[in-house]
Amino acid sequence: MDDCDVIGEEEVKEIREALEGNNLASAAEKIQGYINQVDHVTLNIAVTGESGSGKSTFVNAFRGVGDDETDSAPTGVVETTVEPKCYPHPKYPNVQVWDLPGTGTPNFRADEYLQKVGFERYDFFIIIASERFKVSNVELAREIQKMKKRFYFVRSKIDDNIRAEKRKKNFDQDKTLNQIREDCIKGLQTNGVESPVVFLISSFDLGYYDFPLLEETMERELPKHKRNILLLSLPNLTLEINNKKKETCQECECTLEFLF
Ligand SMILES: Nc1nc2c(ncn2[C@@H]2O[C@H](COP(=O)(O)OP(=O)(O)OP(=O)(O)O)[C@@H](O)[C@H]2O)c(=O)[nH]1
Ligand SMILES: [Mg+2]
Repeated sequence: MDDCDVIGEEEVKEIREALEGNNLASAAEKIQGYINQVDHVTLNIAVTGESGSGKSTFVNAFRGVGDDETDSAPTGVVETTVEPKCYPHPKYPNVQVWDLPGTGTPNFRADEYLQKVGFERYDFFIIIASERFKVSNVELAREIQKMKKRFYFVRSKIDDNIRAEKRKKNFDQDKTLNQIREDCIKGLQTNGVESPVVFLISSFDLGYYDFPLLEETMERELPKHKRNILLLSLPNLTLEINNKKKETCQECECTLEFLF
């Protein structure tokens, strides 16, 4: 049981004491409380960024659904998302991915935008940018930091950039990726965003580029009770994530075995 951290050590101790003292009613109450707590943990992820940057496509890829399925977020070549909309994960409805309307309209104000989309509701933000550096992204990132929330900066549509650069004779994929990454980091830093980390992704193929690193970082930075639901909901892309999922399931089983 020592390595079993789905349920806190303190709670395990209380339940054990209640069982040892034959206080079954109290043990049952504590167990029920724990089950309710696990059932009610919800993780809200906000996907934001400029209009057309690929937010809705990312939401679908993250949930493992195609762009043209009935419960997928509508995507398109013209402005598509105008209200925040919640998309529960198909297998883990406690994980809710929110597709937010696009930023960067004329007279864009990050503080007003965040109020309008109800920023308190979200555990963290994923800011999606598909092009070279834009000021609205910096304003959004700074405002999210001011509101003491975390964000991950994603540069999307990397497949497009790679395809275009591949036409050159001296094409070097790593060099191109580094150039894009450095450009984003520099843009954020020179505009006052502290210690930015940028993830390069293609929503058309999450297995390539930095998506596995994004998964790992989100998981590492979440509080433990939220970390476990995130892990279960992630697309099955890397061996490492799959192994962690197995561990999480084993931890759950181990807790339940102990309790019943
Ligand atoms: N090549 C490529 N195209 C992408 C990618 N992500 C999105 N797109 C395309 O970019 C266009 C816009 O994508 P959406 O997901 O609708 O963008 P959005 O940010 O939700 O747009 P709004 O809701 O209008 O703000 C669509 O034609 C997508 O197919 C990607 O990773 N690679
Ligand atoms: Mg959209």
